[in-house]
Amino acid sequence: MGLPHPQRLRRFGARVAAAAGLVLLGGCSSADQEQIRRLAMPEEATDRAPMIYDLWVGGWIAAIGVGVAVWGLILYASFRWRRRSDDEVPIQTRYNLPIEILYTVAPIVMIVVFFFFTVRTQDNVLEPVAAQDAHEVTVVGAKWAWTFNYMGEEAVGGQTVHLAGTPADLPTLVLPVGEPVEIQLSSPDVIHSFWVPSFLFKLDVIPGRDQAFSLTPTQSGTFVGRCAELCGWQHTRMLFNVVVTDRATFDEHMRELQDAGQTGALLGGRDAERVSGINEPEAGGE
Ligand SMILES: [Cu+2]
Repeated sequence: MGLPHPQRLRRFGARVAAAAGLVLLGGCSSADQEQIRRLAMPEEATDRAPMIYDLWVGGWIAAIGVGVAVWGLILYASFRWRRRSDDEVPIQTRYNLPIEILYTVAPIVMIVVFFFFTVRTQDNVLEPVAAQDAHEVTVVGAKWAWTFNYMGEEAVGGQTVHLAGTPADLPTLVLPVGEPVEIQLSSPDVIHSFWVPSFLFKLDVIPGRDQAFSLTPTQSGTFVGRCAELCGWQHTRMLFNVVVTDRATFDEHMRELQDAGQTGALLGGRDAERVSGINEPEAGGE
């Protein structure tokens, strides 16, 4: 009778927490579980992505190590010197040189380690491939769409062909699987950012500055791409798709672009300031 026993309350709490955990995990789709297993990273689709994934996992391990040490010290201090019935205040320590040195040096060591691995990974990820061995694609990010220029493609007799998207008609970047490609980034207006989540990589597209990176797609399939830099009012519509496919399909796509008369490189902002589907003249009214 009377109030519930604290032990019974605790047991009840533990059961509620376990049940809630089961319900939460049970509600996860297999895609969610895959993401949890991969620490929120998408599946890797290029030869460079595993390097970034390893850095990510290493960062988590280091962070968990530091977290466990800090939580351990907090818990130890909380229990070891918790308030006792005698109400005596424990010894107060100030200006303890070894401790001061420890908490100055420890964070510096952590930052140096993070910095070392970050720079090493970045250098490996941005390692260029020899130009003659790679397909060359110049990607133009302009308000508010992407243009893909395939520079001097073999399949169309060394001609350059292009595909320009609009916000209403998302462009698709087609790449052959297993073949290196160099992607050059260019912008005629503001800063955008070329981001394909499955490449675990993004790079800013800066007007007047040559930025490039190389990679070899290792997975066939369709991947989403986005602009990852808040570039203006239609930023959210700067989407594109990446299709990684076999060489024959890629060559076929090059010929289709050529047949459609989309030859030469389009490096300007063709649709700058104009947004498909918004404030456009009615169809046929032009
Ligand atoms: Cu943008």
